Amino acid sequence: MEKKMQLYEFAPTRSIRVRWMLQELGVDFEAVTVNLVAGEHRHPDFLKINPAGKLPVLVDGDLVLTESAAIAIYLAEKYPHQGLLPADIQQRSQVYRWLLFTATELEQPLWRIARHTSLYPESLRLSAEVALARKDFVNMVAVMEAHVQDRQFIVGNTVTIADFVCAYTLDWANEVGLLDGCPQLLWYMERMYARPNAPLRIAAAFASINA
Ligand SMILES: N[C@@H](CCC(=O)N[C@@H](CS)C(=O)NCC(=O)O)C(=O)O
Repeated sequence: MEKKMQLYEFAPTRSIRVRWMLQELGVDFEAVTVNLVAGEHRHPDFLKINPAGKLPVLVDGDLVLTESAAIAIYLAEKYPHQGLLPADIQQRSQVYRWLLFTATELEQPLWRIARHTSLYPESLRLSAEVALARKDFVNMVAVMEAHVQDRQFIVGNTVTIADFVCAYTLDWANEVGLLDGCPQLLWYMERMYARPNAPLRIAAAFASINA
């Protein structure tokens, strides 16, 4: 019998993106919790799996894959019949565009905010950096707000991996009060998380680890 895939995850992190993919695809996987709060990601055993000490990691047989967007692409290609990555090259290129837009233009400012508000030692945090990152995010998310006007999904007429990666990132933005000026994206995100196989939202995932 083929070994189940393993997802190394911690509930309220970018591992949500991969869990969402696996749940939508109906893949039976083994969840391995790596407790970031307890510092388990810095344990030598975990560093052998991901030398960057970060989550998520997907293990599928011989393949050990990091980077949530790369894992999403891998899973969509492994299960092509589910149509999460369009067959048409132009449509597929639009999926790549929005994945990269999300990872670079949206996620990076959110990550800078997280680092300068809670992750860096207090003495290294810069409030000016937080203000700049918020501005950068607001400028770029306006592009996506205009894009989703009259659209159900980010690309084409069916759900793709861009939707799972974007919706999680928008939930993150919402957590830090950055989606208030984006009614279309708020509505889009609510619709995405109303899907039957959607994962926990970030706030609920935090609550689950503190329970
Ligand atoms: N670009 C990576 C980022 C991974 C990442 O930074 N994960 C965070 C959790 S959301 C983490 O493991 N942080 C631990 C650390 O930075 O020490 C991805 O998308 O997978």
